[in-house]
Amino acid sequence: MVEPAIKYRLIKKEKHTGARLGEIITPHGTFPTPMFMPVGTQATVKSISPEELKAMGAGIILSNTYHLWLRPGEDLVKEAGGLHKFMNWDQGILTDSGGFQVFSLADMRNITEEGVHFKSHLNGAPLFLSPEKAIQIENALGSDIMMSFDECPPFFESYDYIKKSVERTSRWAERGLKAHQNPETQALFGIVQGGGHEDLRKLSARDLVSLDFPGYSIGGLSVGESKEEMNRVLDFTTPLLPENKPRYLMGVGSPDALIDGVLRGVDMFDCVLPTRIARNGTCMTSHGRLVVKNAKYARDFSPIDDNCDCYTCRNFTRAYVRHLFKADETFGLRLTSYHNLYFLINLMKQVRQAIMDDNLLEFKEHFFDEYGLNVK
Ligand code: PRF
Ligand code: ZN
Repeated sequence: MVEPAIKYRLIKKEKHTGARLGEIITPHGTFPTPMFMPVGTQATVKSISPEELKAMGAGIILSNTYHLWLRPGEDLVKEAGGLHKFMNWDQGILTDSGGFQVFSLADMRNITEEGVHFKSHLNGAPLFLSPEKAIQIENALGSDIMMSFDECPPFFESYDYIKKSVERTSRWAERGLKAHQNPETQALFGIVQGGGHEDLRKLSARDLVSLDFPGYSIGGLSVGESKEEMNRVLDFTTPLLPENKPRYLMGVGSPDALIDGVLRGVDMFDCVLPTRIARNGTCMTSHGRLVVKNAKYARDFSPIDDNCDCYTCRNFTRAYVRHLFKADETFGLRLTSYHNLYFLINLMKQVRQAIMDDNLLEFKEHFFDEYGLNVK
C-alpha cells in the first residue's frame, strides 16, 4: 500500500452549513481550503508571473494536459525537468485530463470504449486520447494532482446517454488508475459525472469511491445549466463523497458560485473566468462587476475596488487602467488580471475566516447584497 501523494486535513466544519475548512499537503507545498486555483492552460497564467501568483496567495494552479500534449509536447516538458521546473513554479499544480478540452475544443470527435478520436484544434491533425494516454501525459508533466480521463456530457443529454457515459467514465477511471506510474508523488482524482440525475450521480460516486481515489472532482456542472440546477446537484452530490478526501468543483469561478459551492462542502475550484473577463476590461469588485473601459470612468481617480488592497488597487486608478485599455497597452490587462485573481483568492480567504467564525451564512448575505446578487 503506497502513501498517497497528497494529504487532506479537515480542520473544521462550519456549524450551520456543509462548509469545510482544511488544508491540502502536496509534494510542492501546503495550501488552505476552500481555495480558488488560477488557470494556466499553456503552462502560464496569462500575463501573470509566478512571483505575482505567489504574492497574491495562490498555492496551486491548474494546467491542461490537452494543450501541453499538442504544444510543446509532454516529452519536451519532461526533458525540461517537469512542468514545475519548465514554468518556474514551485507550488502545487493540478492538471486536467484533456477529456473536457477535447469535448469543448476539438472540431470532430468520435467516442468509443477505447477512447476519443478527434482532430487537433491547432492544425486539424487526427488525434486519439484514451485514459491510458492521458495518464501517461500527466505522469510526464509531473503535476501534483492529476485528473482521470472522463466524458463531460451536455447537462441536458438524455438519461440513457448519460447513464452509458457515466458507466464508461467509471471504466475509464479504473483504467487510468492501472496506468498511473507515480501514485506516491502524483495524486489521481476520480471525476463524478451524472448530469442532473441523482441516481446517476450516486452510481458515479459509488463506482469511483470504491476505487479509493485520494480526491474527487465534480464534473459536468457549469456547462449551461442554471445556478439553481447546479446547487440542486451539489446538494445531493457532495454527501456521496468521503469526508476525509478533498472535493473539487471543476470550472466554477463566479464569486456567487464559489460561495454556494463552499456552503455545500466543496474545497477546490478553478475557472478561466477571472482572467478571461479581465482581458476585455471587466473587473470583479465587492460592488459587482465593473467594466473599466466604460466612458464614465475616464476621470475616475479612485481604485478599481475601494475594498481591495491588491497591487493594482493600491497603485492605480480606474482612469489610468481605462486609458491603458483604450490605448491597447498590455499593462492594462495585466493589472485587471492581477486584480481579478486576487479578488477570488482573497474572497476564499474571507470565506475560510467565516468558516472559522461559524458565520458563513451572514458572510454570504452581506457579500451577495454588496455584489448586487440579492434581488429583493
Ligand atoms: N471534466 C473535466 N474537466 C472539466 C469539466 C469536466 O466535467 C468541467 C465541467 N465544468 C470543467 N473542466 N475533465
Ligand atoms: Zn484590486
